[in-house]
This record gives sequence, structure tokens and C-alpha cells, in this order.
Amino acid sequence: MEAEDRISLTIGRSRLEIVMGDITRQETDAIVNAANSRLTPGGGVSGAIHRAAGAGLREECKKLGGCKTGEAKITKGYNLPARYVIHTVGPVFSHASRERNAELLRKCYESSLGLAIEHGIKSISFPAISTGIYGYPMEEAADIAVRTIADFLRKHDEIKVVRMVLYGRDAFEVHKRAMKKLSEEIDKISYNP
Ligand code: AR6
Repeated sequence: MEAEDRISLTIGRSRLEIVMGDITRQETDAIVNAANSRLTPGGGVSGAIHRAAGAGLREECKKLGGCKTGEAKITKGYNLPARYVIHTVGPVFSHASRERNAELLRKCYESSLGLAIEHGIKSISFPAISTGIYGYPMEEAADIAVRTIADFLRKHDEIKVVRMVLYGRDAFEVHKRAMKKLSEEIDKISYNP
């Protein structure tokens, strides 16, 4: 991957990265799924994760009794390179309840990271939750995502790498801008190959 397609920011003893790519290919301990509340495969990133993981993932998901918006559940990764999948349900965006949406989106990142710590996970990849089928404007979601992850890493150093995996150039550029804004508030930003 070219240097400009990966940016990382050091936060305490951990690293927040943004990369352009496909989350199903990530070799972090866990990947996060932007799921629906029934935890059925669906489309988007969830469909891609279920296809790559195989039928075992769907079977395990059926036994979990669904998941509420903002909460998270964990399964094995089956045929994925990642050992675990953390399923979280993002808010469906609506202009009428902007504050509530933002709060729920923050909760998705926090619940997923909290569950990761409980399971000894040291590295985790996130997609841009809610920014596809659920319609969350990418710029707003990107600011919330990188800030929430950075705030979490300031308080917890158990997780060493949190990677946001952006699907395509446009999503990557939006997150790059969000990272630059964040880095103006935090110590140092580095561009790593
Ligand atoms: N790797 C990384 N990011 C991806 C990938 C991939 N392989 N594929 C898509 N994206 P979405 P949501 C990006 O719609 O908005 C499902 O049907 C995509 O471009 O997957 O939270 C569930 O079952 C977008 O930026 O999730 C739910 O019903 C981001 O991932 C519903 O969609 C999230 O898009 C959840 O909607």
C-alpha cells in the first residue's frame, strides 16, 4: 500500500490508523461489523464479512438474540484472517434526531472497544459505521469516529492498534481530514508506509 493510503496517529502507547482497503482482509485480532439489529448478514460491509467468514458466522449470530443500536456482540471469525468479529449496530441517520444519532454512533465505537478489551484483543479494525445503507453523512461520522477512538485510547492502553478501514478514495480522504483536525489537538501525526 502506498504511503499516502495510510495515516497513523500516536495516542499514548497506542496507534490510531486510517487505511484504504477491504475490512475482510485485515489481519487484526478483531474486525468490527456494521450489523443490523437482527444480526443477519444483510448487504454492505456486513454482507462482505459474512461471505468471507462462511456459514459458521451466520449460525453463531442466530444464537445471539440480536443486538441493540449502539451495543456490540462478539463472535469467532471463522474463515476470516481475524480471530474475532465484533458486531455493532449503528444508528439509521435522520436529521430530526442529530444529537441522539451522534450519541449512538459514539456508543458503537465505545461498546466495541470495551468488548475488545474484555477479550484481550490488541488490534482491531473498524469500518465507517452507519455511513452506507444507514445514511450517516460521512464527514460528521468521520469526526465522531476518530474522536471517540482517540478519547478511548487516551484512557485505555490495552489495545495497541485501532485501524479504520475505508472503502474507496472518497471515504479515505474524508477520514484523512478528520485525522488532521484531530492531530492539531494531539501531540504528533506521522505518515507511515
Ligand atoms: N470494507 C470496508 N468498508 C466497507 C466494505 C468493505 N468490504 N464494504 C462496504 N464498506 P454499510 P451501515 C463501507 O452499508 O451504513 C447492512 O445491510 C461502506 O462504503 O455496510 O452501518 C447491515 O445488515 C460504508 O462507508 O453499513 C445493516 O442493515 C461503510 O462500510 C446496514 O447495512 C458502512 O456501510 C448497516 O448500514
